[in-house]
Amino acid sequence: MTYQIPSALIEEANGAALPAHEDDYGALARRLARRGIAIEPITAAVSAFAVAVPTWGVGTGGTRFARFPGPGEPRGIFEKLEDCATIHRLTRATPTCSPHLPWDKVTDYSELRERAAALGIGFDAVNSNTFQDQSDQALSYKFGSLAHTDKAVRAQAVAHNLECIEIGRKLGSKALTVWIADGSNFPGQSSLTRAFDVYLEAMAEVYAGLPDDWRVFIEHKIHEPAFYSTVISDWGTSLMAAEALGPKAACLVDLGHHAPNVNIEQIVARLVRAGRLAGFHFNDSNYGDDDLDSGSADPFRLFRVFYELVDAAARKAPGFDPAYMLDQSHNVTDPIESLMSSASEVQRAYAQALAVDRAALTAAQEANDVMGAHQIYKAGYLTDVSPILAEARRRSGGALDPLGVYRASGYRARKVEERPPVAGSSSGIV
Ligand code: RM4
Ligand code: MN
Ligand code: MN
Repeated sequence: MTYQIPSALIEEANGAALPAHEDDYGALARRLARRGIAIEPITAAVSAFAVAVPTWGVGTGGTRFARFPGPGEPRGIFEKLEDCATIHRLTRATPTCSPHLPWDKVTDYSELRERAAALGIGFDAVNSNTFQDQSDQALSYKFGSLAHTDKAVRAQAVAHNLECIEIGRKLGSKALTVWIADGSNFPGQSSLTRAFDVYLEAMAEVYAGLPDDWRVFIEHKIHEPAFYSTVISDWGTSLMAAEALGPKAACLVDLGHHAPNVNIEQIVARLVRAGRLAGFHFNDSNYGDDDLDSGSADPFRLFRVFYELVDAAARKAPGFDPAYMLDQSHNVTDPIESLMSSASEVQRAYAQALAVDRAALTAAQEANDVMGAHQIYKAGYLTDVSPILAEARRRSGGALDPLGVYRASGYRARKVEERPPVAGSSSGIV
């Protein structure tokens, strides 16, 4: 049996921290009440909020220059699941993981599903990978996959996506996320029109393979690894593709995949309006697809996105059912610490958005009270909702202070003993 953080350790730490926590929670409740906002519905909503952990995120990531492996890294999907379970055990915010194939391929998927269930983890959207070549692969993706000029390469990429659906079915997943690296590096290198046409043709075959209760998430990205054009470059292209494919297709927003300074929350509002918001890959960025920890660089942006989500849910926007996933690369931190903190930052943005007085905001907007509206909106962001997050965790058996308990447990040191490095093991993205 491998090491898991004992419940007793969580309970003991919670016990010691409880008096101060109750004091803080009570003070916040009174403070919110003065603004006409009840704390309990926010705490209940945060408790019910979940975000999936990317299986590739529990390994140390890297840049195109280097990867510096961390100690005690998971050496395969079974160990990745253990780390995902640890994150959920302490935060109670991450009951599912989002697998990446073929990285997480195994021979027996019922064993994988059972092992995950025993650890209290389920499977969210399955991610396909046609942006790398695998050793057993017949044709190369160097010049593209689903949008390759050669039909045989496109067929190979379609077959991989169909296999991902099959594997996802065995794991209990209900969605396939497709991000393609296809694009071009030189003006004139490829036909901007034909590339999109053949992509749609290939994706129609993937779409035809979706079970009735499945969805396909189309993930756009403006650049990288292609640096002149990407085939699925932005939300407009993504929406065109989703509408061409059918009702089971929707648009996934990765927060790092936009042009600099783009108003992401407005994209979210538009996709909600179109009934095509698939969900999110949360992360943060300063420059591009930096894959930094959620809420670490621009927590206000995360709040702004969540305000649109809270608004859409309150309006009961038709077809609004986004999937929430983290998608980050942890190059210089312990990935478990980063993922715990990111799950909490996403919940923070949600709680802050819930702390906006929507009725007052609408009234100020309608009256063109510019500064009034801005202050009402900003008041949500400026609320320190930490006690709500802690209380939501405590009520579901998690830790008031996940990072503190994680560090005190010595989990990583135990994993260093249990997981001696194996040659050729690779986790994360270089
Ligand atoms: C891409 C994109 C995808 C992720 C890969 C690893 O930039 O964000 O979602 O699967 O990276
Ligand atoms: Mn992504
Ligand atoms: Mn990305």
